[in-house]
Amino acid sequence: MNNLLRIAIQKSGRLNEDSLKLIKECGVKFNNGTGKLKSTATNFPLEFLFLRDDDIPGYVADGVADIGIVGENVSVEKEKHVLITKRLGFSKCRLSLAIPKAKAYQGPGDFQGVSVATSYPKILSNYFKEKNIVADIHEISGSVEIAPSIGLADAICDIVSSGSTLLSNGLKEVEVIFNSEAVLIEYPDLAPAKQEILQQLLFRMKAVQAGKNNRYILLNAPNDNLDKIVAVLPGMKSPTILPLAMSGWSSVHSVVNEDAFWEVIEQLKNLGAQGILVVPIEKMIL
Ligand code: PRT
Ligand code: ZN
Repeated sequence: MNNLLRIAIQKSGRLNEDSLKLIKECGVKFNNGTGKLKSTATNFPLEFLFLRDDDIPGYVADGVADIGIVGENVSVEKEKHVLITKRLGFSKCRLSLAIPKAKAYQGPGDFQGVSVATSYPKILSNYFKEKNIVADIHEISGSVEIAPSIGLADAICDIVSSGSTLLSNGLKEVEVIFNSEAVLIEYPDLAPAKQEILQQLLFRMKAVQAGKNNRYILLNAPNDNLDKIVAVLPGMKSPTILPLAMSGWSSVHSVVNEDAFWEVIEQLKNLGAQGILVVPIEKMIL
């Protein structure tokens, strides 16, 4: 009916800030005054719905929202029919099994016949099924980590980030059963006009992500080693090389992936590169 793409975002909580930051970095302007349940972007055909994260997969599966940003853990647990369009790289965490610190642990087989409290009964029962373990899963909606100390269950399965919550409740993490991060999910039957808007948004998100994962690098290279220096700096196509006023030297400009960054710097130094400058990239169109 209208040509607005509707995105469901967590109203408040761990995902809210990074989700909105990503949309802003895509150049989309909007007003998200506190308490608002709905908002419309002023310079892009995007409408926001602010919801509890648990409701987001359902809204997207029903097509009430066209897309949404949610933890992959929630998306998988809800078992709603949605597509995972893009992994977003923030809100990284893991779903893990944990037991009281003092208990010995040999392996997943130890969970045979054991009671486990969790807010993720579906992911956990799939894990146990895969391992041919029959355990007693207690679904509880919050404060899972206190279950063993109050005698509700022998073990827990919960989201872990730094591990300090487990530690302060006298528990130890023994198995990681699922690795999660924020994902963009999509209604599987999006109308072509909405799909077109989504592709524009994805194009921008990719440019933002590529920018974050790369650095612009400038350095002075002795011409004698130029070939070797160029070989360690692949760049987007190939590096730019400009002569310096001082003979025998060139200025080399390129783009380096963050993962390889320190290794590349080390090699460049060893090849005689000097005056290395590293600059963040705001957006990168490949
Ligand atoms: O109100 P609403 O229902 O929308 O939010 P919520 O309270 O259900 O979710 P919220 O905002 O807490 O988390 C949203 C999503 O963030 C989760 O679904 C995960 O995908 C992701 N995420 C990332 C986390 C954590 N890190 C995290 N540390 N979600 C929860 N935690 C909790 C965890 O449950 C445990 O209690 O933090 C504790 C563990 O943290 P550490 O650092 O002590 O290990
Ligand atoms: Zn929730």
